[in-house]
Amino acid sequence: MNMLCYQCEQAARGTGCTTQGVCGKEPIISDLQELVVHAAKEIAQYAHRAAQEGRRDPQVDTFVLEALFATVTNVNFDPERLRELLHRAAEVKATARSLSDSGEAAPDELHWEEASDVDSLRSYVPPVSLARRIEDLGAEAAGLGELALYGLKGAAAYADHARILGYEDPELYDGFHRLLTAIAQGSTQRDELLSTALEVGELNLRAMEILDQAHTETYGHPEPADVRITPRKGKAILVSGHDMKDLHALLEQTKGTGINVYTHGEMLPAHGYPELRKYEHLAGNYGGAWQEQRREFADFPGAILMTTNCLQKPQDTYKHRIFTSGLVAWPGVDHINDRDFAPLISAALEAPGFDEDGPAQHITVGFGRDALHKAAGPLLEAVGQGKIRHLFLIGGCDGAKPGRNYYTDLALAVPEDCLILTLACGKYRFNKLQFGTVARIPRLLDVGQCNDAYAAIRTAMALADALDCEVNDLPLSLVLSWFEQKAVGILLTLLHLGLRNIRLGPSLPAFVTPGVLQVLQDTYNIKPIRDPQSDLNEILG
Ligand code: SF4
Ligand code: SF3
Repeated sequence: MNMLCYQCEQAARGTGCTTQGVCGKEPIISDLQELVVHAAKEIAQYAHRAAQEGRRDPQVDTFVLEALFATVTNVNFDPERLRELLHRAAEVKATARSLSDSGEAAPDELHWEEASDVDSLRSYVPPVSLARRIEDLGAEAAGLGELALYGLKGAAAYADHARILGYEDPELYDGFHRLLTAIAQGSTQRDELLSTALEVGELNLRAMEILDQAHTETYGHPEPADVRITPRKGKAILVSGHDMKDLHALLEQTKGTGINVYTHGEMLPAHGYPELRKYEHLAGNYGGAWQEQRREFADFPGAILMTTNCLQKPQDTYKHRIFTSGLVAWPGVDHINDRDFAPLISAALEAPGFDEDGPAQHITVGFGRDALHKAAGPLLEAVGQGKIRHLFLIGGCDGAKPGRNYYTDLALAVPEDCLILTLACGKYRFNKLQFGTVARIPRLLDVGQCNDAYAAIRTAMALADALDCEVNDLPLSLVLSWFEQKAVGILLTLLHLGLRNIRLGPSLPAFVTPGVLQVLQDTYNIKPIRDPQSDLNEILG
C-alpha cells in the first residue's frame, strides 16, 4: 500500500485509494497532506490552550483554515506548494506555542519542522497516517474521527472565503481549534465522537452564515437572473470554483479589454449578485460541473482560472492557458498571486476566442436567501390551497462515478405540482432542462453554491415557523449527493439541526462503518438512495 485516503466519494473500490488517488493525488501528495493536517492539529492544540487564556493570533487562525482547505479533494496537487505550507506551519507552530504561559509541548508532538526536504518530511508521516489511526483506534472510531475532520475541512473552506472578504469571527476560530484538539485526542468512544461530529455541524452552520453575510453585504442579495449558457463572439476567460472575490477582481481588470468572462461549475451563482452581474462582460456560463472539465476546457478557446476545487489533471492541450489562484495548485500550472490577473488576461488575448455567437439560450439562477424569503408568502399560500404538494431539495456535489443519473431521473420524475430547490454543482445534472412553473413560481429554484445550503436551511426554518411546525414536519424532502468534504460539513449541519429522513447518494462514505450507519439510521433515519421511482413513491406516498 503506497498511501491510504478515503475522504471522498471517489475512493477506489468504495474503500480507499491505496496506490494512487482516483483524483490524481500521488502518494507524495497524500503524505504531505497527512502532515499538513497533523501540523494543523498540533497548532490547533496550542491555539486552543492560548484561547482559554484569552490569547490569540490571527496568523494562527488563518493558517489552520488554509491548512485544512488545502487538503480538501481536488485543491492542491503540488508537492512544492505543500512543502511551503509545512515550512510556514513550523513558524506558526512556534507562534501558537508561545501564546500560552505554559511552555509544555502538545502530546505526541512530532518535530517534522526539522526536516529540510520533501523526502525527510515524508519520513514523519507513518505515525500520523490514516492507516495508523485505523490500526490504533479501530475502523469505527477512526472513521468517526475522520467524519468530524472532513466536516471541519469543509467548514474551513467556507470560513476562509469569508475571511478573504474581511468577515471573521474569533469564536468560530476558537471552535476550529477546540474541535481539532478533540479530534487529535483520538477518542474511541462512539458517543463522544458522534457528539464532536455534530459540533462540527454546528460550527459549519456558523461558517456558512458568515460567508452568506460576506457575499450578500459585498455583492448584494442574489436576485433571480437569466444567464446565457451559449458563447458570445470574442476573446474569453472561464472562471471556475467558489471564490467571488477573484471573479470580482478579474471583472475589474478585464473591463474595456473586449474579453468576455464566463462562469463554470460552482461559479454559476455569481450571476445572481447585483454587484457582479452589473459587469456587461460577465457574459454567461460555459459548460457544466467539474468532472466535465477535461473535455470542456480543451474545447474552450480562451484562458481558464481555477479559484478552488475541483481541479482535475490538466490536459497538455490547455495546460498553458489554465491558471490557479488561492490554495489551488497543480505542478507546472501558472499560479496567480495577489489577484494580479495580467498573465491570465494575456493568455486570453493570445487564444483565438469564440468566432461567432452561439444561439441564445438561458437558464435562471439567483434564488438566494432574500429571493426565497420574498417567495415564501406566495409559496405558503399555494401549499395551503393544495396547488403545491411537496418541495424537494435535490442538491449537492456532482461527480464522475456512474449512478448519478439518479438525480436527473428523480428531478424529471418529480410531479408537476411539486417544486425543486437545488444548489451546488450537482444541479448541472438537470439545470438546463425545462421545468416550467407551478402557481406562478418556477418549479426549479437554483439557490446557489454548496455554501448557500445556509439559505435553504433558513428558508426551511422560516416556512416551519410560519406553519408553526418543525422542519421535519414540512412537506419537504432532502435528496443529497455528496462528493467531497464540504458536503460532509453540510450533512453534519443538517444532522446537528435534527433533520431526519435525508436521502444520501450516490454511495455511502467509506469512513462510515456499518455500526455507525446503523446509529445514523436509527437516530436520523438517513437512507441511501435507491431507484428514483421507489424513492418518489415513498416520499409522496
Ligand atoms: Fe481517493 Fe478521494 Fe482521497 Fe483522491 S481525495 S485519494 S480520490 S479518496
Ligand atoms: Fe462541486 Fe467540487 Fe462539491 Fe461546492 S465543485 S460542490 S464537488
